[in-house]
Amino acid sequence: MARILSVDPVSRIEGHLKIETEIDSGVVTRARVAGNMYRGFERMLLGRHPVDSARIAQRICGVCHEVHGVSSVMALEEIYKVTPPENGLVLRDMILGLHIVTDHLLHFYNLCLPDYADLSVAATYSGSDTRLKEIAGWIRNSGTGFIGGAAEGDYIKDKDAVYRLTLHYFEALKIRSEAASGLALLGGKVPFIHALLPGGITTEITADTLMKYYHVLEKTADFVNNSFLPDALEIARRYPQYFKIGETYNAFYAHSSFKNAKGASLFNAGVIINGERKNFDYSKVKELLNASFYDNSGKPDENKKGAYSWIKAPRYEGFPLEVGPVARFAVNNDAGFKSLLGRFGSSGVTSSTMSRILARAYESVRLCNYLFERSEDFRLDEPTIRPVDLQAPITGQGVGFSVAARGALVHHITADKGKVTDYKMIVPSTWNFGPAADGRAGVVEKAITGTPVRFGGEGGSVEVGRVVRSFDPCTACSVH
Ligand code: NFE
Repeated sequence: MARILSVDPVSRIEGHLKIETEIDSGVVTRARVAGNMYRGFERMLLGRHPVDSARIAQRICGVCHEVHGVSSVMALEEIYKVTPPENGLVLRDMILGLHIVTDHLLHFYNLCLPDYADLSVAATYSGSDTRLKEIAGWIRNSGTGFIGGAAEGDYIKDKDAVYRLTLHYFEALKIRSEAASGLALLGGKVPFIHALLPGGITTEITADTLMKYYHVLEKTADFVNNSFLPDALEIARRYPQYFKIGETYNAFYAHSSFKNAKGASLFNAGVIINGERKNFDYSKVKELLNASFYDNSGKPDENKKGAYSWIKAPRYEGFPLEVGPVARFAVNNDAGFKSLLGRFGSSGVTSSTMSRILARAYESVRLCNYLFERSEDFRLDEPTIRPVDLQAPITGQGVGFSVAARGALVHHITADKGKVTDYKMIVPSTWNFGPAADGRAGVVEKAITGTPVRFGGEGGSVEVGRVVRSFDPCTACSVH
């Protein structure tokens, strides 16, 4: 007989997410994904000076602030009809790229790894490594159990593997904190960089600033190459069944991002539906509201009949599309990622629990390599910003097609006589975590359906948690 299992809230993610599953004969037969919060930034920005949005919009999220600033400022540049000098674009790429790598580190080590490894085993360490001794003491004394110790599940428990992974869990925190100092030097402040203006970046960049950025980039790249990618591959080798669990529609969407000075991009824009690659056309994107707590005009309506989520349901020609690193590699038919998946028997770029995890590690390697090259495009004797008359009572519309760790990001601003009159965002986690609409389940709902459930009781299924977290959920962003 079918039983209902709800996980509310899902832990180790950003924001408040509820997963409701129907389980029959040990397999999920139906899933509902619900964003359980409302933020209201699109309404909050109405009536403000357009330029304020690049700072206010960064507050949407505690994880991916920079990306909203960049997308917002790109939209503002269309309105103010200004293009930053190359230096401004280089700095933006340096900020965005390093931020995305640190976001991937946060996901893999601190949010997702405890799904696979029982890190509480590190409390048994009694060897001579001072860092591990300190960590073991900390876990023994903390009494919080926050770092693992799940009672039931097929977790990695062999000591040497857990000691190494736990060490990396803590090293990742340190790398992220150091990278944040490098980002603050370029962006003025982290979190919520404030040097972003339409036309470029206001920070004064010196040889010293660049040296400090290279230093943190080198440390981050070293960790990504020697710990992150090998650790992700180890998880993939130990859990090969997850290349067949959590599969999606394999319909994808990505924006163009990370150009070099010659105009070539690390990622090109595109859409894949039913295996066919098409050019991306923004006019084909619609946010459906059937199962979302909004009335037809988009105003919140918490009593709406049939609604179950605060997340809207974006569709492209009616299709729910997946966004994120796998989508970027699928749209770009990336040979390196295909060959990585090929080692595990996959042909082509397909989306599964494990391919999403591997994609973040592989993308981090690619981004670090790109950032070393891209930062060489910076010229110390040239400006980072073009002057713009910000006092002008500007009227116009602009769209910023940008990139975030979790996928393609759009900010769409309409201004009238110097005030925002309409603000619309279409955000990565909205694409992935949106509800069903017009008879089609949302992307994550589809991925959960079919998941075999063996471990976990009323606290939630271990396997469903793995599928959901492999998308790196951000409910704060998704409801914005
Ligand atoms: Ni709040 Fe974010 C955005 C999402 S970055 S985490 O935009 O979704 O991936």
